[in-house]
Amino acid sequence: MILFPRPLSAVLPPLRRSPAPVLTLAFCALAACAAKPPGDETYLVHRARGPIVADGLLDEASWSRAGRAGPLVRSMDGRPATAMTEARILWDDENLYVGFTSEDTNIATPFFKDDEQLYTSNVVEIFINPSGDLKRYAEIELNPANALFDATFTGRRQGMDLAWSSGARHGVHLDGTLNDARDVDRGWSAELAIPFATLPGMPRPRPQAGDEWRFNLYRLRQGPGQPGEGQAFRPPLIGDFHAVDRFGTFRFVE
Ligand SMILES: [Ca+2]
Ligand SMILES: [Ca+2]
Repeated sequence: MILFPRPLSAVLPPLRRSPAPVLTLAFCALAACAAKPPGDETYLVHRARGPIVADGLLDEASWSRAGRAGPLVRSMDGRPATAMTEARILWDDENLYVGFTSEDTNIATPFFKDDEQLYTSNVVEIFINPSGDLKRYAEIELNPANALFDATFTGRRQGMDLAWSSGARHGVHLDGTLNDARDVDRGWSAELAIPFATLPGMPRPRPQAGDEWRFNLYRLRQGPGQPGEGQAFRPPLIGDFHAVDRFGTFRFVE
């Protein structure tokens, strides 16, 4: 049987000439419809007020000063992701601190060594372009086994230096079990202290309040039992996390 759709005129009510639709449009323009797409807003990086131990537990009081970046959205279309991921960023005179909180019902990774291809499995990532030239950037990833991947580039996917070491201190905390699909996990958090001294293309030795950098945040959920999903702070809308022209912006503040 073929069902023919009714003509639109039979489905939609006739336009009313009352002021109600005009008011609705005005409200939309001022509020909901004025909301920026994910990652278009400038993220404010607040200064830490004390030491941060990069152990994966975001329990230092300073983390409560940090705004939430996210929840990350699907990288291809900017729509809500299948599992929540949020990030927070802080700074002090020496380091950029990045914390990720990831919901995950099956915490898993086959990688346990640094600089392996973590990006083929489950991982959280930050891309950092200190000068804003959209050329010299660092890619730093951490997986649930606390393995670190770090590399620098001199242009979009150009001049990759995997031998580079960020010198980042890092830790993860698992709320669940690693590589055991028999149970249901809750998630994991990751914490990184990334020294300014090692970052490529720094405009000055350390940032000052008011400086703006380009960056993006990502999460990959891949492999057995995973949805095959990329997530982003500012979604590149294509299958390439190195889309530097889609990097977001953060500003250092006190
Ligand atoms: Ca900590
Ligand atoms: Ca490396």
